[in-house]
Parts: sequence; structure tokens; C-alpha cells
Amino acid sequence: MDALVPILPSAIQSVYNSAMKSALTIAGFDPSGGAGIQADLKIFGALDIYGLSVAAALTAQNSKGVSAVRAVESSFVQRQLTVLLPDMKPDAMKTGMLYSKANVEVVVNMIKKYRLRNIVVDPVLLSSSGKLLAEKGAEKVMRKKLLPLATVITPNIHEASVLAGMVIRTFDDMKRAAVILHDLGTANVVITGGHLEKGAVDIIYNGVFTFLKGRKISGEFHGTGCRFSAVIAARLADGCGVVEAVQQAKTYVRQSMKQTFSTGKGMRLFNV
Ligand code: PXL
Repeated sequence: MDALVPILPSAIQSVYNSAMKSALTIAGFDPSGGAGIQADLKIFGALDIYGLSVAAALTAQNSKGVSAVRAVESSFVQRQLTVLLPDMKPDAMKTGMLYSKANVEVVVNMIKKYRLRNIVVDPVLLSSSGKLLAEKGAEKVMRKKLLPLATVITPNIHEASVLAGMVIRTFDDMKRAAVILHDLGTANVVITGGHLEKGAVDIIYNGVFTFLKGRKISGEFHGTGCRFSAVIAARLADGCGVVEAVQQAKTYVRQSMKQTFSTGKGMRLFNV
């Protein structure tokens, strides 16, 4: 029998020769592989960042939508982090679906305890199919305790409305919400405009506005927001500046939207 020859793509070989950077995702488990932990790990891998992952929630879902959700017990989220972090310190991290108030509290405490940096918060509240991905009141704990620790937050229009406590209908509303969220202590607020009727301009606000123009791509996609924040975390892990990381994330997601496919009966899926 022929000897087994390991086949490594050149990108992977090059990573073995360099100091490996790592990023942590604290997020929800998605059996369809389209969002949450699964999406984040694919993105980290595609960008040559070693992925660490802590499960904060479980979902039952397919390409048509989320059928059920469960929070992982907050004491067990804490256990995952207290075992992992003294051993492996990530160069950046992101949070996705945390679901419970108690899980948000644990993440806040762990960020402080282990002095984590390059923190990207994707304040996941609702799935694109309309299922609640956070319990009632979780948004309040996020606003009060998690957002002030974030290097970058990446709400969509709906999440920004809930967190800023205002209705967003226009581009000017988006800008006002970004200022409100920045005043909570978040260093860089990124509001993605894809859900606004007129277009796909994203806003970055860190005391100064940067606008990232885009054109809407029609279709239903699963995991767009997760990918956007995961690319930002991966680029921050690599030492990239925030505005550049966000610009690269927008370009990355836009490019990969053109390469989505359908295996299920519902939304289109990304490979990476
Ligand atoms: O896109 C938000 C999101 C985040 N995390 C998980 C999800 C979803 C949407 O369905 O399932 C696990």
C-alpha cells in the first residue's frame, strides 16, 4: 500500500512557519454550519488565524430558519473560559449569540479578569427568520456592561435601534444611533446599513465618521453578520487597525456573497 502523504495547501504550510495568531469566538452553535461558531471558525481558518471557540448557546436550525434555541448554563460558559484562557490567550475575540443575561455577565467578567483585548461584539438579538436569539433584558446588560468594553461593535439597523433606544429609518438616524452607542463607551461603532431600504452604506463612528459605500446584493443569505464580525476579529488579531479591518471585512463579505450556494431549501449559504 502507498504511504500516506499529507497534502497541505501552501497557505497552511506557510502558517506552520510563522507565529500563529489566534482569535476566540464566544457564540452559538449552528448545525447548518452557516452562522455562529461554525461560521466564525471557517473565517478564522480562511484568514490563517487559529480559532478558539466557546459555546454560549445551542440552536436547532436549517437553511430555512431557527427552530429552537437553548442557552448554555452560564456557569458552564464560565468554566469553558476559565479552563481555556489561562492556557491560551487570544490575540482578538468576538462575541455572537450569548442568549442570556447571565452569559453576558460572565463574558464581561472574563474580559476583565483575563484582560482580553481587541474585542468585537456582534450584539446578536434576532435571526433573519425572526427568532429571538437573546432573552428579554439581555440587551440592557449588553448596553450597560459589555458595550463599554468593546473595541468594535457591529449592530445591524435593528440591533442598533434596540441598543440605542430609537427608531432608525434614515441614514441620519443611523448616524445619531452611532453617536449614542459611542457615548456608552464603545471605541468604534459600526452600524451595517444592509437592512435599510435604500442601500448598503455602513457607518464607522469613533469620534469621527467613516462611511463605507456598498451596493445591495439581492437574495437571502445566512450568516452575513457573523462573517463580518469574524473577519474584523481575525484582522485585529493580525495587528490590523480597526477602520482598515472593517473595510476589509466589508470587501470580504461582499466577495463571498457572490460565491454563496444553496444546498438547503432556504437561505443561501457561504462556504467561507
Ligand atoms: O446571524 C445571527 C446568528 C448568530 N448566531 C447563531 C445564529 C444566528 C442566526 O441564525 O443561528 C448561532
